Amino acid sequence: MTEKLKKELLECAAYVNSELYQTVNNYRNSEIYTDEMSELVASAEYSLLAGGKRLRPFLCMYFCYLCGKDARTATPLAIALEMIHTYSLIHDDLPCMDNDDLRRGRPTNHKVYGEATALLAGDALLTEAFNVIASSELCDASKVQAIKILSEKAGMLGMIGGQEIDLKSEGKRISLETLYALQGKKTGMLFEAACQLGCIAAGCYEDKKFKAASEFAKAFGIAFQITDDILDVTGSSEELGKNINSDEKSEKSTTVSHLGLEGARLEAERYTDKAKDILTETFGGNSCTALCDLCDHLLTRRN
Ligand code: GRG
Repeated sequence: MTEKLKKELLECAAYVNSELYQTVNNYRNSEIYTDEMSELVASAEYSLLAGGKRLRPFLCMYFCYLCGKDARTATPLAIALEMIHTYSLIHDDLPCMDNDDLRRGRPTNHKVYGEATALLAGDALLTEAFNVIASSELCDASKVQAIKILSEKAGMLGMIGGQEIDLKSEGKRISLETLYALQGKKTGMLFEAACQLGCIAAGCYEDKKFKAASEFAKAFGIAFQITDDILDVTGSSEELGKNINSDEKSEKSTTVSHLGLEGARLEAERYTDKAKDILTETFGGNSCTALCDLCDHLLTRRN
């Protein structure tokens, strides 16, 4: 990883962590907070502040910058994205879903707080994410656009729909085409929302930059998910902070089971190149160097 990218990722993660910390503390400091809610808030805080690469906030803030505004303008949208991402991880780990006991290097939320509180913490994070946007200082048009896009990408025909297809596909051999459609929804759509919301924070709706952000996110999401499939086979649970070989255990088709390790690596490289081409064609110059470096770095990531 280049020094510039390392610095930018660290700065972004530190900033996002402090904003998330403040968001959680605002609940505790509210006049209508009561002691009975303390475990619920602690459970949400446990998963929100458990580390995580903060990729979705980074993408959101980066696209805001690429569209000509200070990256911090996108803060409420970046925070909302991470809240939704975290809720999806909490729910995905529940016994009725993947039944995992390790996430972000720690016991999963329900292992610490119990299933009911973990479920509610996820529900609260999802709901409150939209409150963070609605209560922000962005203009009304940006808020409405952001809420519309985020609810669509995370909702019935987006991330949730992808999860449902995933569950229905367990134990079956699905085509590569179906697999890409599934992963595009389950993983890709939140990345798409992240990039689009960054543009929206900067006041860019449906213009050339917005469209490039969307196309970039699709290619980025595929490359990211292929690498995730590869790491499930080649990584270690220490490095990844979660259990490995989960796809094989739940008999899931993956890009690795379809293409083999080398084929999957080549496919991830192909989509990474596509993502970088889209960026440089539209934004050119030095402005997207760190984001191109991130694409390359994610190909060889170990977590
Ligand atoms: C709402 C139950 C429910 C599920 C939605 C997104 C999702 C579907 C489930 C989450 C689990 C999962 C394996 C998603 C695939 C995308 C992925 C690899 C997520 C991990 O994202 P990273 O690597 O995680 O950005 P960190 O911990 O760094 O934030």
